[in-house]
Amino acid sequence: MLNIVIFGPPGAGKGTQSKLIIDKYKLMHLSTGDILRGEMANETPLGLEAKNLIEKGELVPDDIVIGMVKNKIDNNSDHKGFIFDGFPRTNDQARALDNILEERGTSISVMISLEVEEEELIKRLLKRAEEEGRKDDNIDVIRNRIKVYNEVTSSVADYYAETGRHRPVVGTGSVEEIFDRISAVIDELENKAG
Ligand code: B4P
Repeated sequence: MLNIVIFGPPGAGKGTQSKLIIDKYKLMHLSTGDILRGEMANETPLGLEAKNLIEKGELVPDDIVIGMVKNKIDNNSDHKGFIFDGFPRTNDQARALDNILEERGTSISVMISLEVEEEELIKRLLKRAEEEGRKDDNIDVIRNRIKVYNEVTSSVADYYAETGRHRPVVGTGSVEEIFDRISAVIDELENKAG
């Protein structure tokens, strides 16, 4: 199986690039942000709990997110592999993901980390606010999301680096240019695997 984590700060382009990756490499998309927004739209108990946190720019508790991911993996076990978008966001989530995959006889092949400066992140998310009206895309919440990323999430990259699975990619330029850089990483991996 080819299992990829796409990583980066809020607005780095994880969702944007994931769409292109799943089309080209026929992977299953697993975005915890999308699942949580689906729960919020359906006003489920989980969605209502998540809404309060997401609209403040805080993370949803690990046990909730890990449970969602486990379900999604088990309901799609016939796929060639997964692209994990926005997950893991804590070191506990990263360890849990390794355990879940190991129990199923597979593992994360690589973490692709999109590197984008803070000023550009804010510009993109404010533009998305105009286009899509997401409640967590206002300036105060964006600043908190970036703070949470710097304080909690960014160290997840070290977790993957320790096991030689971290690949940084420049996340600025056109969507196509960035996708070319990502494709080069994945193609190299597939060639090595033969
Ligand atoms: P996510 O849905 O993961 O949202 P994100 O980080 O804002 O988005 P992403 O990086 O995917 O940006 P995108 O491609 O859309 O999370 C939302 C919230 O859910 C979190 O804050 C948290 O509360 C909660 N959550 C999710 N997962 C969790 C977890 N594992 N644990 C706990 N809580 C969790 O790009 C952004 C914008 O930039 C778009 O408008 C796009 O068009 C634009 N863009 C993309 N590439 C561009 C480029 N090259 N140039 C210019 N603009 C570009």
